[in-house]
Amino acid sequence: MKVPKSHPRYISLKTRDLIADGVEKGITSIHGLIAHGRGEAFDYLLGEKTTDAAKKSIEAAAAMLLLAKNPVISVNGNAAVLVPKELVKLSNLLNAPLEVNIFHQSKQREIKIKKHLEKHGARNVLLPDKKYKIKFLESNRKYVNPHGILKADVVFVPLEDGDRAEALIKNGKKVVTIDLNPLSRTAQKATITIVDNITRAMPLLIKKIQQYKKYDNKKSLKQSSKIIKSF
Ligand code: PTJ
Repeated sequence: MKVPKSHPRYISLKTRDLIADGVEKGITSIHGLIAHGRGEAFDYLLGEKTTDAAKKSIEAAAAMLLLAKNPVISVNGNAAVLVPKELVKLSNLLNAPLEVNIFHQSKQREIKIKKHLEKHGARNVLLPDKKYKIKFLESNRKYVNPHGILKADVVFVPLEDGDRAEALIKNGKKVVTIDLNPLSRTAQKATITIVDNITRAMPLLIKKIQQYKKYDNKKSLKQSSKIIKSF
């Protein structure tokens, strides 16, 4: 759809296009449209801005993901089309695999999501393996990859549906999520919840991780010594 940049709802309309296009390409589930509408409603109420509370959660999430031994980034059909470049960038920065994990079961869609991420530069995209599952979960999302979610200590699960966050926690993992609905089951159960639009939060999370990665203890010590020596 051709939307003039001057349109007051330009960003929102372009984002809708991404989701609609994702459905047409068979990457996003048709139910993803409903999930997106739900997100939009909360975003509207939040003022379509990253709040101070979300900024604090982004800082905590960046630290938790950087300190993780085996972080994994779980990707569904909505996240894949909304922020593919950012997911790949996060994966590279953390040296963490991307793992396709979808609620609405479809082998074909799993492969399409993997290919879509690879088209955006991903080198390590895992698919679920029916031989491995996490406990306390009945849905399709119980199937995991032994090199990814199964052995992960921290799982990043943006834009998630209900019960998996809880199950991951019960399986001894820490969960970081992005969810516009602070009342959702995922938001309530996750270890760290970033209540923001995934399209705004991902670039900020990446920036924060890059900033933390630059921290140099020697440099900090030198700066402190310099102050002491100046007396
Ligand atoms: O690809 P699949 O089969 O795994 O399906 C993915 C969806 C998202 C369709 C599935 O997980 C689902 O139905 O999710 P829910 O239960 O609708 O929950 C999605 C949550 O994400 C809701 O709490 C929404 O408010 C929130 N949400 C939607 N869009 C965004 C969002 N949060 C952040 N950024 C968004 N753009």
